[in-house]
Amino acid sequence: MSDRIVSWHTSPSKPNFVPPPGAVDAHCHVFGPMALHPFSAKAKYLPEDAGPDMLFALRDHLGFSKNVIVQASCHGTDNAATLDAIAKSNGKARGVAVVDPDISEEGLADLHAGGMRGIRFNFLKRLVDNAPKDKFLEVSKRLPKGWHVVIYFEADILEELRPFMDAIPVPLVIDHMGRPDVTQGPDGADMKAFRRFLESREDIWFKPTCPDRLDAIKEGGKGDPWNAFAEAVAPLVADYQDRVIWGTDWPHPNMQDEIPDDGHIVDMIPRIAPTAELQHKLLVDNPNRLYWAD
Ligand code: 0GY
Repeated sequence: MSDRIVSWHTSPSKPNFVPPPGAVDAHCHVFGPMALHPFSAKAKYLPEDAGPDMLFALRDHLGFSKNVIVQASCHGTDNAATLDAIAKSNGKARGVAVVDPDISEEGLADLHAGGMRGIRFNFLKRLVDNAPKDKFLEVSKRLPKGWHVVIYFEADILEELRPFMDAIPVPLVIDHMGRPDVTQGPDGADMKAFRRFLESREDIWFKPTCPDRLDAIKEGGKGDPWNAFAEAVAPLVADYQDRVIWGTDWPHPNMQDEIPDDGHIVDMIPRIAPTAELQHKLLVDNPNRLYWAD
């Protein structure tokens, strides 16, 4: 494994956009600290430490109130780092776990007590070796009450995943809209396919997130200020405004070439959700319904 990666901006700007009171950064991660929470032997990247203190300082700097911490692939199925961060948040964080599908009922109950409200299935081959659909489906049928499944995939396997996703009996939350090619525009083939999927069930939520990944120069985009992303994504947010949640994606796993400024990431919010009403749904109402319903 190569040297440890710093994938985040070390002095992000203060955004111009001021999030509404109670705003939730509903997609972020913690890395380590490694001395306390070693990375998985199967990790595909080895990051520098980006622990809870750093996450909470960023939350305050950007003007957010709460976090949903998604277990990152570099920690495998050992959720200790994410649980530790939730425990240190004074009730201001909840989480999404990654589990061994054979996890016991007690194991799931412990995760619930630790603040987890969902599990994540990651289908990105560059991040995980194995994504067993049959086992994922089995565990999705015995989740604690009120939980959901977060799914991370790329647009080219959306159709292939449909039978699997259609069979999951709890709400679905799709990371980064299933990574459409935003340079195709709001009516491009990827956006159309994603819209068809959203129309298939009313309990599919999604994150209109990661302009830095989806509109990156190396992905064929133009980079910050991510105009193609704003143009492609704003109509989707308007049309599905009760099913969207938003997050920074800090500490931006793997983003080494075009490390995003988190202040600029936050300034994308009014470009995809231009009214105060939309912003309140995206940042306050919707994430609270999913993560703080109890
Ligand atoms: C993201 C995206 C990525 C990484 C992970 O768990 C992870 O390592 O999710 C990625 O590399 O695209 O949402 O954090």
